[in-house]
Amino acid sequence: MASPPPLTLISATPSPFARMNRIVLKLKNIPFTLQNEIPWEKTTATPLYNPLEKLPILLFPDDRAPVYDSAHINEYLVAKYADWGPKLLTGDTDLDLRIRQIVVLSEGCLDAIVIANFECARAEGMQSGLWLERQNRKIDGAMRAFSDMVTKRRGEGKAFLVGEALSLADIAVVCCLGILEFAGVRVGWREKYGVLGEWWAGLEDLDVFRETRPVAFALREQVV
Ligand SMILES: N[C@@H](CCC(=O)N[C@@H](CS)C(=O)NCC(=O)O)C(=O)O
Repeated sequence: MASPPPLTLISATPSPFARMNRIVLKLKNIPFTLQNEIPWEKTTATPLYNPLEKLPILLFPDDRAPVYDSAHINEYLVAKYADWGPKLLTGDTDLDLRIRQIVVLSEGCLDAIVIANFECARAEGMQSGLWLERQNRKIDGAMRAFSDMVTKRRGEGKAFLVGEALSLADIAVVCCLGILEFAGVRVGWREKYGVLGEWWAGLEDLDVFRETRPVAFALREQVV
């Protein structure tokens, strides 16, 4: 494929969702421009492209409609640029089902992290302990599941979660744990889940992960 005009990714500097897309774009060496936004602020461009007002959003250099949702964007990139760089899916239907399941789990964990974060941002007396507990159960459940799967794979001598190469599953789990670490959501998790912590640190140290690590932004508007 001849080098096409660059795509645009609407992203936020700390966003673990957008980070998953940035990693795929970089691994596959797909030309793209990064447009950083703060999706929680009134001036953000996200509602122009996504009625759900969320990023990441992929914009095309022509009149094709914007594509949103990190997993949906990655599915497109992996299929469209299948011969560019690493495959990131195996091509085996059952293994790929497993990869996509791990992506779904990571995204669910990320959603719970976002919800819990904003619940904690409510004024005292306005917070729901029950709601927060529910979100925390999801985060802790996902972390236990990540830990179990990595421990099993490491026990089998495998470096990656599914198959023999880095896949969308590894990228999703590394980004999910990366934001936990960055935001200090579960201080001490790397000691508590030693095998998971070591596996994460090994991947997080690779260039493409290092270059896309979360960076804080200053949110000036009230969200909840
Ligand atoms: N399921 C979506 C979640 C994306 C998401 O929650 N993005 C956050 C930023 S990290 C956002 O834009 N939130 C703004 C809002 O919910 O209004 C995906 O995977 O792309």
